[in-house]
Amino acid sequence: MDQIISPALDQDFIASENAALTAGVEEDYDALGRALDRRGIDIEAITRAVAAFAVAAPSWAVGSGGTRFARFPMGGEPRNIFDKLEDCAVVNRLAGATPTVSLHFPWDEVDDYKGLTEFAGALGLGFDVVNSNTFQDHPGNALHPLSYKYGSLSHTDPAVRAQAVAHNIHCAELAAKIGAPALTIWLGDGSNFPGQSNFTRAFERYIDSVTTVYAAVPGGFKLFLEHKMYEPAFYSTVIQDWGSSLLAAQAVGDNCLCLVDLGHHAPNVNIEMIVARLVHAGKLAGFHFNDSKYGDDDLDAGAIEPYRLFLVFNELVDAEYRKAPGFAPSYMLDQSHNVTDPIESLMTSAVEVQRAYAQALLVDRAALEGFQDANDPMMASQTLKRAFTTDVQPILAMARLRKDAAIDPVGAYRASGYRSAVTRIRPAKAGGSGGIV
Ligand code: AOS
Ligand code: ZN
Ligand code: ZN
Repeated sequence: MDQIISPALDQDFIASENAALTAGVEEDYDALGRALDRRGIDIEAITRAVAAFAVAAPSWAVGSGGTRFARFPMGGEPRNIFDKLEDCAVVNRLAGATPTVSLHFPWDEVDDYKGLTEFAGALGLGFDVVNSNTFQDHPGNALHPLSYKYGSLSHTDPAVRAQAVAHNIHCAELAAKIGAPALTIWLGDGSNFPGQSNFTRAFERYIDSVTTVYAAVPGGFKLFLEHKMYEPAFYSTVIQDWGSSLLAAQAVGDNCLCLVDLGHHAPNVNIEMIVARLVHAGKLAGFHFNDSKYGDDDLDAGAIEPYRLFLVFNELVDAEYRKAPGFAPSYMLDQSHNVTDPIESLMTSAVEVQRAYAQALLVDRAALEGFQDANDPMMASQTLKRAFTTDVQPILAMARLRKDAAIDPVGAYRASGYRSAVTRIRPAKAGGSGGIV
């Protein structure tokens, strides 16, 4: 497959876009450096950490998302995994924060995984955690003849459970072929009516199925369990919360961990505390970053509650600082872009996640600990706020400039004309129907 030639992927184009902005970035960076120096913070250490920070892009998020009511496709939507990788390459080249892609099977299945890995490598991309899919049927796919309408890994019928188990093992095999370190299992299993499902028996069947998958994957390969409060099941969900996820992960084994999707909690739940608990248990797999107002809205990370994102990172940096045993979370975006160009949303979201990380690195941890021990809530809270309200934009921009990415990713993307270029080569997909990506 031929790779697209676009200014969005061209180093000289990015450099020319950066040229007019560089002096301003340097000036702001120097000023912030002096201000941080007065606080005893070395700006260079923060910039290095930000530059090294990476979050995986989800292959499923480069096409337009939708709701169960409708999906409004845009021009140039990716037709297959190769197109998706090209879009992901643009996201990474311009924003410089998403060097890996998280694949979803069977959506992203191909015949030649060596070829796929080489194609990604030529675009400067690698692969991160893969995802299985037993939350929908796959008509025509010989590996999925049975329906998942009433569940998958926790289904009452052993034949459906066996099919779902086999699919997850297959996904782990595909992960090995592309060098991905783990498999995330999110399933829609649950019930819509009280009495429809026996909570205990469904949970036991789920644990039994995941244990079978775990026994079949190579040592060192990790299974991530992703909990979600509701949807598609609206009365009960088998792995509905971090408690169920933790119980299951503990029952399955050491390399089975709990993934936190920021949109998968009840309203007002203290997600950052869940993060702290999972760190304590040595069971934090990582994240699906997104933002939400009402439920699993899959809005852009940092778009609604940037302070909550910062508080999550505050726990993560605290764990780093305390050298919490086995602490090595995987970071992924998981969003549905229904009204924006997904490339713009993914770049912006990656930057917002980096921003929260940079702000969390600015927290004066020794002072915070002192205020906590002295029971001084006002000063403890002010310590966090001081870090959160510091404008770290010059650090983010400088990190991008030094990585040859774009100082202004969305500006450079628009100037590149990438969307119109792919709209000309990729025929429009029909799509007035609903559907959640
Ligand atoms: C669903 O709500 C979850 O967030 C999953 O991570 C899912 O696999 C992903 O959204 C792709 O559909
Ligand atoms: Zn998710
Ligand atoms: Zn979700």
